[in-house]
Amino acid sequence: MSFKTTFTAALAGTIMLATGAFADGIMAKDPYARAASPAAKAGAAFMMIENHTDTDDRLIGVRSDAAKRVELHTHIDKGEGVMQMTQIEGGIAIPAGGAHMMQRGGDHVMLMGLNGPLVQGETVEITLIFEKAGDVVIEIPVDNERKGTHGSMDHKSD
Ligand SMILES: [Cu+2]
Repeated sequence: MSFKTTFTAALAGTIMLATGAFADGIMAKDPYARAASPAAKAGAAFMMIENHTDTDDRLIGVRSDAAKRVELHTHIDKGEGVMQMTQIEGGIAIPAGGAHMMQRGGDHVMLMGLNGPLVQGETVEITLIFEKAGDVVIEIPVDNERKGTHGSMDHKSD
């Protein structure tokens, strides 16, 4: 994909997001995706999901063409500094007027079996599936250089 094509696609996605966000009242703030290295077979996406409606909603799924399997993951503290990633059962509740942080070391969108490397500055399209709001398509910029907020809870990528 050439730079120009990518840029145009990203722009179209942003416009779509803006329209969708106001219509649905669900917003993904400051999203970014990353992989541990260019050779990594897996990556993850993070963002703050905000529910600007007066209805409780639930993030029940996620899909993307960027990877063969896309799942909602969280980390479970196994004790003694051991964290294990596991798929979230039953989705993530996002109350009316509330928000949910998808962040390193916590809940995240897991991209397993990347169809191509996550290239710095490009974008990946991810569809968040909500119980009430339905599909919310977001264009997520790749930012492999972003540092985690506390410590480094990077994925074992392969
Ligand atoms: Cu994960």
